[in-house]
Amino acid sequence: MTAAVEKPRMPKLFSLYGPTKLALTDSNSYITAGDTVVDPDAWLEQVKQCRYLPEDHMRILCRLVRDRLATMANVVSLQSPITICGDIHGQFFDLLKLLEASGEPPHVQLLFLGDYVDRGKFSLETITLLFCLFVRYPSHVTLLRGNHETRRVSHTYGFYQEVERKYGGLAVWRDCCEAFDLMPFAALIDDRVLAIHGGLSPEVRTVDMMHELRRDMEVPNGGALCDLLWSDPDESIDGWGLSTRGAGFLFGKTPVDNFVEENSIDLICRSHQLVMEGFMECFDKKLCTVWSAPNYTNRVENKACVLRIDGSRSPEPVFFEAHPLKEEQFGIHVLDMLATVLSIGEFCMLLAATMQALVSIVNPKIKNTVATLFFVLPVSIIVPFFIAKVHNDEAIKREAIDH
Ligand SMILES: [Mn+2]
Repeated sequence: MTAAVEKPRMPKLFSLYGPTKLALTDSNSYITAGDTVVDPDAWLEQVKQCRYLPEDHMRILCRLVRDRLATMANVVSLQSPITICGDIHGQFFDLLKLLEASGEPPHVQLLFLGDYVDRGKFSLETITLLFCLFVRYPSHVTLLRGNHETRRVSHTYGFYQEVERKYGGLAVWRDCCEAFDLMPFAALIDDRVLAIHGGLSPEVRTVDMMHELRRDMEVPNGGALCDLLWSDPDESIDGWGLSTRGAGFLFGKTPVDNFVEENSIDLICRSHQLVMEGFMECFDKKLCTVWSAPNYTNRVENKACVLRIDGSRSPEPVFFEAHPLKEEQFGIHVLDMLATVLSIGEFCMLLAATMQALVSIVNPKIKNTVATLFFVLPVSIIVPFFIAKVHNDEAIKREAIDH
């Protein structure tokens, strides 16, 4: 490893957000942003109850996050002990369980590998909590970029719509995306463990080359930055293969062996792929996948973990359960469906009664036949339509899981 890698470098081009003059230390509880004095501890208290911040405060938080991200190198140099966390995907209550399992800053140091938003119901609350921790405990929280921390992907998989619904506008989504643009994409722990969201790129042989990349942009559809966030390991191939994701590559044993050897590291730790056991090692333990979204999208009954790295000890996965609130949410889902079916029935009964009354004026003999017709016909059309729609939604969700 060259000396240049050990010394974090400043990113090349951040014209909009220069290094902040705000003093951010772990002992700071108040931060002055322009004329406003904000209190990250008060934010944390609110956000931990799954309540997002008022828009003006959220925008200040995004600004603080951006200011700090802009000072960080592409590959952040970190020291153990540290706990690595994988995909979270808007599963806010499971993030609370994760923090229970890992311990919270400033008592522990946490490194998140990206994919904070999309899929889950609480992307906004999730990213707000992580941003608050990042601002409040700067030397104990590092946030890397995942492939969902982009405009293109977060527009398609839920975060965009969620922000629009909760704030009635898109300013916060735009602010978050500008923060995403500045996120570092990798971390090097004790110079021995490379942590990254997706995996390797055929264009990047060394950590040094990662430092040379330009990162302050929307992730392109191809090229090194895209590959690092999108690629997956595949033990069934030796070299490089095409990915069905439509971005990034599949990489086999040789690229992993070469990268590990050339950069004198022991392990590549990544997330990005659902693994049912929550943790998976491959390529002679030179690469591992850490997955931190238990019971993913509320239907895959998978396990989840975080990975504890402590000096020369072998990495230790710490498993944790999904938040029990999931079951209650499922209950709400069933009630929602029941309410919809009942209201369809109610509507049809009302329609039938109206028609019965009208027909009885003209011809009382056929009033019951007409009433039955006007109840049975709409029910037989609307209910199957509704069931088909629910079915279709499920299929879309299942497809999303494969993405
Ligand atoms: Mn991903």
